[in-house]
Amino acid sequence: MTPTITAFERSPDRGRGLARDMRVRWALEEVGQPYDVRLVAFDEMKEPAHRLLHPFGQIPTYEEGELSLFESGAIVFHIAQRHVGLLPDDANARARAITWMFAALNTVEPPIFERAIAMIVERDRAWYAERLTILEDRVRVRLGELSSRLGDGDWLDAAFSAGDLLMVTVLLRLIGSGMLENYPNLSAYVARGEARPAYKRAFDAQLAVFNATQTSG
Ligand SMILES: N[C@@H](CCC(=O)N[C@@H](CS)C(=O)NCC(=O)O)C(=O)O
Repeated sequence: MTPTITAFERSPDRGRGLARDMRVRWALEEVGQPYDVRLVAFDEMKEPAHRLLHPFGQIPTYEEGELSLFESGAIVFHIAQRHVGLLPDDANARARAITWMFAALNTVEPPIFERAIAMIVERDRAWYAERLTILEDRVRVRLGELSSRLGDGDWLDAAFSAGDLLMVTVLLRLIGSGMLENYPNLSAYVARGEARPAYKRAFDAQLAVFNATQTSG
């Protein structure tokens, strides 16, 4: 059965692949599972019909027959469990890969996302510069720790896994900030993720949605 995911009709990131449907698209591409996409407008996301799929009125969602899911991490985990390619067979290696999935979303993403939101909604506040310094320091702490652990490895735990997929999508938000670039091994790690054919297919698909909105007005 072909799953259907939801994505922004007009993504605020203008096709940079930062919206969280990107990680679901990438996971589906990695495992070779075709999928359909239903585009939703902002106001539609807050309507009861969409909230039946997503209680918080957000994207992405995932529908497959009777099953409907929300939360990008849970969706990627579901895809990784149902298909070969995103989680190792060895039980301990699998548990470590799942640990990295949680680390990406629970430990690394929060400070990065908080900085991104502050840059959008708090920019006009008198205390903005001071707060940004605090938020960026928190991000640097996590990047330093992650960089130390990654060392000169290609991936976080031997082979590429759903943990790397989520971690790369989280770090992508920092490209161009100067912070990621201070850690050459993390920059190379992100570039390694972006170079995967499945990533490129997913990126192109979400970019095509943005490009279509530019021609359709
Ligand atoms: N923790 C959720 C976060 C979902 C989320 O924040 N989605 C954003 C797009 S990346 C969204 O729908 N924003 C619009 C809104 O919250 O109104 C996940 O990982 O799926």
